[in-house]
Amino acid sequence: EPTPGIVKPLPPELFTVRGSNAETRFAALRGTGYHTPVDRFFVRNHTSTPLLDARTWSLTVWGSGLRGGPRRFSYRELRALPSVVHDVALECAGNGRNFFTTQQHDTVTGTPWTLGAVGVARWRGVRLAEVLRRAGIGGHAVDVMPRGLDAEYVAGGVSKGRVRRPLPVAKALDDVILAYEMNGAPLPHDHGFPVRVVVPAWVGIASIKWLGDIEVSAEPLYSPWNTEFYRLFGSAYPADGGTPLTVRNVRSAFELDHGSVFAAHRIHHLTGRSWSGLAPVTRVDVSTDGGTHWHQARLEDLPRRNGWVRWSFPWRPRTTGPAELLARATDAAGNTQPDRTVPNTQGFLFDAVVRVPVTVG
Ligand code: MTE
Ligand code: MO
Repeated sequence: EPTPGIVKPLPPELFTVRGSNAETRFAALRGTGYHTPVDRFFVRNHTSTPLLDARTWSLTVWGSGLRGGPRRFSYRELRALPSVVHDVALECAGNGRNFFTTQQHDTVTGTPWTLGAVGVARWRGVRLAEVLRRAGIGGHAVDVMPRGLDAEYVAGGVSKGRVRRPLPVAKALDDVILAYEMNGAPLPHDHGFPVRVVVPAWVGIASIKWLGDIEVSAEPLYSPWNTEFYRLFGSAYPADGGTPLTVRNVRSAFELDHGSVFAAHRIHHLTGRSWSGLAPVTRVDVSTDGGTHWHQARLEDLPRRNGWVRWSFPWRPRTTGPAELLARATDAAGNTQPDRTVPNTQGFLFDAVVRVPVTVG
């Protein structure tokens, strides 16, 4: 089946593909290291991956928040600036959306991701703060808006323009990077070649791929991605959707397929990963009986900001038949996964404990 819009191979044992979005199959992460290999890192495209040429590419920084005129940077110039390397998780705000429907029977719109729209990579790049300073950002700047070079996004027959979303200047000057390497190699086309934004702890839409220009403004900036989308709409929320989504919440996934079969009376090493944009995950509890009894999983990584922890739990099922596996993570700030997420119409930030059906046979 042809997959419009994504360049890299998407074998069915590594990805579940829907249109120009490909989600990582968690079972394909079992036995891999801390970083998601690029060959199984999820792709979320509003349109399709453009093939850009680093030799002709440049970044333009412009707008009323600069002390002077626009400033252009070539790829070579950016790569010559002092670089930083950070392990950072990227996760789509809609990750887990499918469970609003299948587990809570809520009505939501958008790509029905299970939990595979998340990955952790080692990013190398230049701090956005460094680039903004060199471009002459003034003390009067309030918002910074990176914009992609992919095609304009059309929704309901109306163009929303190129993918772009403002960042408050405080976040832009804090820990945001303009990345040109992913896991030690140049960025792949699908992940934003030649340069993308990486915004630690925030929802994936903030991390604009195929960066072309950055507006620096003395006035607040708006785009459909912080007014119409990526807010929480619905009966439990303010009519305007409240404030645009920023930090991600706490989630967990087992590294197995729903519906897997386990032999009775054998020890199975269940594995999984948990992550939070709010604080490092410090504890994961697992239930193998549908949530009646809980046991602490063993954490395989030290708690870290902006990444995830791998965990494991030995399970020796005693009775055959259907069973339900659950994992609940808690972070260092005390945030934990609820039994139910208050629904929003666009299906963002699903953080409830997912019930994973399996069979003991
Ligand atoms: N940037 C551009 N230019 N165009 C896009 O469609 N998708 C965003 C973000 N940056 C997008 C983009 C969304 S919604 C997410 S979740 C992440 O990129 C996905 O990053 P990935 O495809 O590298 O995993
Ligand atoms: Mo996203």
